[in-house]
Amino acid sequence: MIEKINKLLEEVESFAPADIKELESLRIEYLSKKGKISVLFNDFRNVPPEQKKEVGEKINKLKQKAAEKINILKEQLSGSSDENIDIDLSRPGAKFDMGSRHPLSIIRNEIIEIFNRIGFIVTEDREIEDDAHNFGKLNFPENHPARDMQDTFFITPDMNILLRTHTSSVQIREMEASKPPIRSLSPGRVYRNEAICARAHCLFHQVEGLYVDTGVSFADMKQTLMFFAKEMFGEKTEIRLRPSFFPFTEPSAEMDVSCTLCGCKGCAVCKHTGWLEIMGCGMVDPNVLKAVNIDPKKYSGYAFGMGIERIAMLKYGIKDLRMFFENDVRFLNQFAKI
Ligand code: 2U9
Repeated sequence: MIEKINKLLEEVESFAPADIKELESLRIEYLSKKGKISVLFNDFRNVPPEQKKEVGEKINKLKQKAAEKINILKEQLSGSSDENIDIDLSRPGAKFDMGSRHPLSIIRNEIIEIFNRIGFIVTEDREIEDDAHNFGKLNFPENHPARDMQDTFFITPDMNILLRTHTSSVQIREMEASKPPIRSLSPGRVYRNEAICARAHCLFHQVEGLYVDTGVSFADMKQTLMFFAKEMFGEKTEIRLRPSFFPFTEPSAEMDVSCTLCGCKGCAVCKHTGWLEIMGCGMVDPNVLKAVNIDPKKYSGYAFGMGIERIAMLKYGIKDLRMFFENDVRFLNQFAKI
């Protein structure tokens, strides 16, 4: 893979098109959806986990190099010589409307960046799933209420194909495809058949994390999540874990952070408790490891999951979940970098 990337890098560096038409052919050959570089991203899935970081960085650099080279050549070949044009160099430039990142993208990127720093690598996969990957292998009993019509959008009448209700399905696929150690982070859209209101939506976004290796303990999880909370909400943030239940983790917990608004004194946002619930977590249930052929006697793991909307609402003081999906520019412009 590395050799392939280096070879493509050499090819990119030796681009010497005679005209714009030839340059456009090069762009399509290397950077279009089915281009040589894009295809590398497909192959990336087969790279062993320990090489993923290095290979991922190299592919991104290659893509950036190719785009830069093409832009430079485009400027050179467009032949616009402004030698004879009368330009008023003192004239102020036209205002350039940069637009803004969606708040959910800002928060998602921030979460990814924090976990990247401690070795978690982003894994993404399909939104249309089968029952086995969304429920079965995650230790949901056959008659679990989350499989019901009220919660899940089923696609086929036999209820086998559905819109994923969480991104844990991505982690199941990751564990099926590679061997421990696994440190994966899965951001993505999930769907639940809920009535839309200020606090719930049929579509929302999650980030789930999974760490599987020999000797992974609950204490490892606690330390990692404390690191995350402090990076995300500030150095003074404290965490607490309360026992909970999820089919896929045992033991399970819900994690609260000290209220960032009132510093634990009690306010309307934390409902006068001083704490804000931000995620669920726990040790991966041995049945889940067995379902993906990982020996639970040899390996253990922890997992966690959070709603990106919830984190964004807490960080920005947004009170209505529907704001995220309306794309009202008066809302979105507030997140523009001036
Ligand atoms: C595998 C095994 C276990 C991920 C986890 C939670 C707890 C959790 C919710 C937070 C708010 C979903 O968006 S939400 O409604 N998630 O509480 N998620 S543990 O556990 C996994 C993941 C993958 C293979």
